[in-house]
Amino acid sequence: MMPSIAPCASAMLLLASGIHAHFTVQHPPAVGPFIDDDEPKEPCGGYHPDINNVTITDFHVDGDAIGTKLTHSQSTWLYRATVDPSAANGWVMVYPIFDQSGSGGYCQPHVTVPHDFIGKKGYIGMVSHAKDGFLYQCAGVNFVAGTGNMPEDCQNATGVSATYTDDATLSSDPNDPGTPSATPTSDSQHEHNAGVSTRSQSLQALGGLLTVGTMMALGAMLVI
Ligand SMILES: *[C@@H]1O[C@H](CO)[C@@H](O)[C@H](O)[C@H]1NC(C)=O
Ligand SMILES: *[C@@H]1O[C@H](CO)[C@@H](O)[C@H](O)[C@H]1NC(C)=O
Ligand SMILES: [Cu+2]
Repeated sequence: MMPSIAPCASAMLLLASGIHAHFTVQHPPAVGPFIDDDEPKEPCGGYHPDINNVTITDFHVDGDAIGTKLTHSQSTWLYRATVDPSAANGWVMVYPIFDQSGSGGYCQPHVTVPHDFIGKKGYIGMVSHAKDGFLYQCAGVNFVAGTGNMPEDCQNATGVSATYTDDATLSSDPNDPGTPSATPTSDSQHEHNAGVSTRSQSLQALGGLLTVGTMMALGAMLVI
């Protein structure tokens, strides 16, 4: 009996507090209904979007805003983009992995996207790695040339700060963040061993991501 009582009690506590949303998207507007319990589901938090049936916002490839509101006190973040109409594949990283410290709004107004996305519809994806796991949301966008204006809902909460960081489980594969493709060995089920092999894979992957790697190296010394 005991094992089933504890999760139930904590679920009731969370309901009572009324603030457990993991994270929500402020900008660009997210696709689908927000369902708290579905947020751990790839690729978009339980919603499987169809590009012809979602709200579309212009996203400027030379710099535009991603804004989120975190209810945890800490998270690392992956921002990614794809032009796959179903958001299943084709994701690329569009910002270096960073660590948010402090809960509340965080908005980065200078996210850039590859120019070959211009003129296509697709998605911006936000992946949060916080204490209760990996969480996913997507926004439907029309990738356009140029630089966007900072939207009114793009704000950083008081006390929130960010630093570039390394999170191997987020950066190893933007199509499968949070699900490390560890080399299958007899030990791969063991969390600590899987973590080690994932880290070395991600360091190899980093070698290819020259721009991102350089930004991360700089970020090791600088606050964003
Ligand atoms: C479009 O999406 C809405 C919900 O977001 C759904 O109810 C509707 O069936 C969808 N339409 C099509 C043609 O898929
Ligand atoms: C939020 O803070 C980051 C630095 O951590 C900064 O780059 C960004 O411009 C800030 N956003 C706004 C809307 O001021
Ligand atoms: Cu949460």
